[in-house]
Amino acid sequence: VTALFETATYIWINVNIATMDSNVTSQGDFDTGYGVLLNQAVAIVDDCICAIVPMQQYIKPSTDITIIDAKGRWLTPSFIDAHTHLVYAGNRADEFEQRLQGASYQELAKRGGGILSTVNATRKASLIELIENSQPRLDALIREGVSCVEIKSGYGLTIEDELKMLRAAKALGANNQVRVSTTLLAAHSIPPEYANNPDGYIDLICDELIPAAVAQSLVDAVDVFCEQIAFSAQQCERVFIAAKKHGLAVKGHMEQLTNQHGSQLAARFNALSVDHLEWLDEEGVQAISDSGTVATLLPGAFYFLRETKVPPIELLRSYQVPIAIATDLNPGSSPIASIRLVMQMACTLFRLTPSESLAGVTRNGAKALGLSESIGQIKVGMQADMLLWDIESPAQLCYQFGMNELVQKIFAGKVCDV
Ligand code: DI6
Ligand code: FE
Repeated sequence: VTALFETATYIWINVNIATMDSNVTSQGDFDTGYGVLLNQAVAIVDDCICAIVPMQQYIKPSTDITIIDAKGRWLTPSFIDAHTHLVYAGNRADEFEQRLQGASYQELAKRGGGILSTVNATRKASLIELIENSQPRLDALIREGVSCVEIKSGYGLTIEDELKMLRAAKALGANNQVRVSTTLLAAHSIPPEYANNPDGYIDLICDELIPAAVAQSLVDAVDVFCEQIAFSAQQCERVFIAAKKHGLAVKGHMEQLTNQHGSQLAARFNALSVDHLEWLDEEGVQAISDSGTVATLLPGAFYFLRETKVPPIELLRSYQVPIAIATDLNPGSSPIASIRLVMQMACTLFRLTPSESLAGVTRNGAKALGLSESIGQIKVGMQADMLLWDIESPAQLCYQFGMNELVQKIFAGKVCDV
């Protein structure tokens, strides 16, 4: 261990850690879900965490290494936002006003507003405009400590416009200190050109769009919106078959507004995650538990659409389904560029504990993206993506909102003060 400290690139001393490692039992009086280690020394070498030891065992290295005295501050894994639609053009403030006069989200969608109004704006935007429009939303997430974000297409709905969205997402990843995971959500809404032929649009997705996205290395996973106002379970199944044929992972917007049994379908395809889940029933919970699929909860959309049916939290707990939390950042149902706000909402609206909420944006967020081997926990061998906080306990991260307790960010082993 001493040798590991001798060859480190950075060392933190006198630091408390919410490891979010489920094999670590919390020290002190902290909820064991945090995997708390108190008064530690942490070393990283290049982009990797290489040693974690109690201060009593730490020996100051003889070599010239940057040692940061954390003075009892806290380290957590950096945040992972595993479900966003942050690439888009325009906004839907006008629809927000209409909803406040009584129109429902579903009614607006049926009138050709809703998702399709963002489709019009996104189709008109050039690649550069799309990147420029989306950058401030990504900035807001990064400022709060997000180091990995999933970004979906789904506002293009033609081959070129869907690929344009994915290119914008990739460019945002290349231009910023953030890992971007890209998801093809062409099956988000029926495009106007296919209003009378939705199955023809599914053909286009399966036969042309998925192969093109794979050929251009633009996509990590494929998503669908399984809902009365979008696609049937049967249509979603066709998309999943095509995705699997091309070696892509699948996930789905399931049971958000009604129960379409999309979760059972997704489980059959070993989906990475099923997302929303307000209407999920016990059979669905059983199915995703068996398939090891993550339940990604999106309290921002629940809040913004003023939904009243809460996802089945007790069932998810009793079947030990890993729960992720994400912003669902999008112009229609969750215009919320704050991971901290949704962490708090997961507790206030869904009654998750703060440790479950924090796990939702770290360890389980990573699992929802198929990245649990490398990010989401503070553990030897993992990527050095960490946040240093001026807080007294990790529960503060869910408890208060609007404060900026972040003092340092470590991204892939690079350290910057904030
Ligand atoms: N469910 C949602 O909440 C978002 N997409 C989806 O499938 C909403 C997207 C939008 O309204 O623009
Ligand atoms: Fe979504």
